[in-house]
Amino acid sequence: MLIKNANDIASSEITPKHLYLNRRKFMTGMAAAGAAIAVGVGLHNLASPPATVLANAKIDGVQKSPFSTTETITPYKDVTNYNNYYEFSTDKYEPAGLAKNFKTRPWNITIDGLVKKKQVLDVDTIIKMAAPEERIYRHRCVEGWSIVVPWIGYSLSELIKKAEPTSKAQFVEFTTIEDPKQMPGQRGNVLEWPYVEGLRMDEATHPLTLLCFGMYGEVLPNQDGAPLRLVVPWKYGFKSAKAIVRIRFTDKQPLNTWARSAPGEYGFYSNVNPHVDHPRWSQAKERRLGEFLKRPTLMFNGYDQVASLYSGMDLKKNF
Ligand SMILES: Nc1nc2c(c(=O)[nH]1)N[C@H]1C(S)=C(S)[C@@H](COP(=O)(O)O)O[C@H]1N2
Ligand SMILES: [Mo]
Repeated sequence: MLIKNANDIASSEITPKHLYLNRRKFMTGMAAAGAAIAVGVGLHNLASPPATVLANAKIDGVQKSPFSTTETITPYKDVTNYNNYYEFSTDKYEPAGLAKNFKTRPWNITIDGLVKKKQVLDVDTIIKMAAPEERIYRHRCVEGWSIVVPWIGYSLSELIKKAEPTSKAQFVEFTTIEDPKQMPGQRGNVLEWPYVEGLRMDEATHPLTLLCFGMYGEVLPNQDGAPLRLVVPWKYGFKSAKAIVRIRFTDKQPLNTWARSAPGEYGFYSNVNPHVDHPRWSQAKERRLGEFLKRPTLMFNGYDQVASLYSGMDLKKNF
């Protein structure tokens, strides 16, 4: 496969169809506007924003982050065409196409459980709550492949502060959307739906834990978890839930979907750990997408600053 660096790809190459559709919409709008003027109708409705948000919309005012790795960024084409997203398909190449028309607006997120004020927030309200940062993180899938992605978002701790969890809250549970009409994978039962994930409170409030709504300078593509996902870089990829609709604070450890479906293979913690193998394969090495030779996997995926969260814990038992 001949892949260029994402920065070298002209936007016309990434999204010719979007641009084309945009231009068409614009021209239809112009014609309609002309007609509206002719009959004396106001332009107000014609200028209302589209119901869907295009993946290639730029995100402005993004700050760089000291948490970013300087490793080579994985090409955009790979990160948007090789996905784990079981709500759409168990095939890694299919989500890109199947998620194309997935509706990410309007989108509400319920914040409830052990919080001072339960509330339902519009995703755009959440997106605007804190300054967006670009975080170039390594991402290691439990299946042995890895990527380096310039995500855009802010620390989940910012949202948690505003949600005001009570002193009883010890875990956060994330529930993702259930909509089998839009998500063909949910019409089958490869997993129990909706997809649920969870973090311990200190993991959720760790500054590395990212509430993510963009990547590569743009709005998150649907297949990568639009409109809102989690990115927890020291854990296996499945902890980073996509398309979140509910954030619940609880005093009990949530039963995450993968641990529920195969408790002997996937645990709650799922920290990247080259010394604890998956029962069916080694976790000592990984293949970076686009590379030929495998590279060694690092403890906590190289994010040593989280080690103190697990001091005194047996990570072979708490896998
Ligand atoms: N809702 C939901 N979130 C999900 C998944 C999924 O199937 N459904 N797959 C997980 C897994 S296994 C991985 S490796 C990452 C993949 O994210 P990416 O496609 O953006 O690389 O998403 C995670 N989040
Ligand atoms: Mo994964």
